[in-house]
Amino acid sequence: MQSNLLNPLNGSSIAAESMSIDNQQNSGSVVETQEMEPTAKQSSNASGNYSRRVSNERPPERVVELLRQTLERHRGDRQLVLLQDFPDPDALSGAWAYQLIAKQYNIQCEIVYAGTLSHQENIALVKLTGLPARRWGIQSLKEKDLSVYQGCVLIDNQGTTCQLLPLVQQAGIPIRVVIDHHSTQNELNAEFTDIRPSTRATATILTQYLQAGLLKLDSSVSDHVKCATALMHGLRSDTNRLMQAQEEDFQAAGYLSRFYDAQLLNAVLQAYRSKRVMDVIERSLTNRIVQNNFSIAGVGYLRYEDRDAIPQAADFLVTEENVHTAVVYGIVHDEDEELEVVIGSLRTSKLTLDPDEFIKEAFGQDSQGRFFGGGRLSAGGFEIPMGFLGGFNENSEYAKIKWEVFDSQIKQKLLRLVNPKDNLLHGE
Ligand SMILES: [Mn+2]
Repeated sequence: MQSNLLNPLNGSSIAAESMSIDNQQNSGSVVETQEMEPTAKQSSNASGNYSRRVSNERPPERVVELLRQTLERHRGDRQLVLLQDFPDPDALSGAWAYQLIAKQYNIQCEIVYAGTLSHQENIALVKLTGLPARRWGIQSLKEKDLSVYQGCVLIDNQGTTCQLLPLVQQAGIPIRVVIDHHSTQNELNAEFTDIRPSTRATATILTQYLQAGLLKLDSSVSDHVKCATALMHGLRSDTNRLMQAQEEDFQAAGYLSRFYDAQLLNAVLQAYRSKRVMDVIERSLTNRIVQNNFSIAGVGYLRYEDRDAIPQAADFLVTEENVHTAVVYGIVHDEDEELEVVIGSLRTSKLTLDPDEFIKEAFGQDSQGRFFGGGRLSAGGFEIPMGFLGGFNENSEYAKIKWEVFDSQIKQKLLRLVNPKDNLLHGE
């Protein structure tokens, strides 16, 4: 039943639930995020998969050894590294580090994503570092010969935000490796799994592999310097510029500081916002409603390439005094594919609010039992297909009505959690 899933506004039931997880070996130290990760229940299983849950601790040698063995078993293979459709710096840099590690084992990796690089910082990162990630549209994938790949790898995602995975699986390509820090999603049956929901950044996990010796970084190798710079950017951006970093992130950053190029990182960070992103932020400011320290804003229609304006607007709204959580959403339309989808982002500074639980509770599941979104510490996102109502329409009156329908429905679902007391009819 949903009701015992959570009360996202106080988190107490979450804490109570996770206390029963057999994971108290680290009870002497403060691992504050554990209580926010009720889904992190996996541990070793018979097939040798391994998921870690305890942060503030280097990966045990056993995990590194299991990854090393997995790579060794697939010497000479070609692998696809699948990123979420809209990869962020953490995903991009983590994938690059994996690619460089795998190269040691003569495994050739191609890093691919289905959507776009829409944040100016991501574009700058890829351009300035020469990061080897490529867009594979769904259409172009269908024309590709996938039989040349012996395996695929998921970095910073578990397939739920990756349109490529189902197609790659249909082609019979097995999942070799999953490395992620989001709450555990579906059972993926990968050969090697390292999912650490209480770790802030996938870049931190990959950096720990480097430190453990899976690849010896060398400052005279340009790709190593650039990858270290990308990892530094990845872990900074997933820890809110280190403000939410834990000891392990600082240790990873400390290690990377020996190799990274500070000037290059500065250049990446100086990317400017486009005018259209500024316009979306402006709309979010105008449209926001603030209730119970939540700021909620619908921004109407926006183009597919500007999708990343939504999380940026949420990043901005959460900085308002007396606001701890911001949710921004809009209808994103892709003119090429005649596609429309509601996309939303959540940002929170409230430690007891778990974005993953909040989004799942707010929007529930589709008819296939799939949630519309999820999250990690302090951030989350959702995508709601518009089904029969989807498809761009030139008639502005019609478009306006359609937006209002979705806008009110989303607000209603969010406000049900924001103001639980106003909802006595459905309360328990
Ligand atoms: Mn991440």
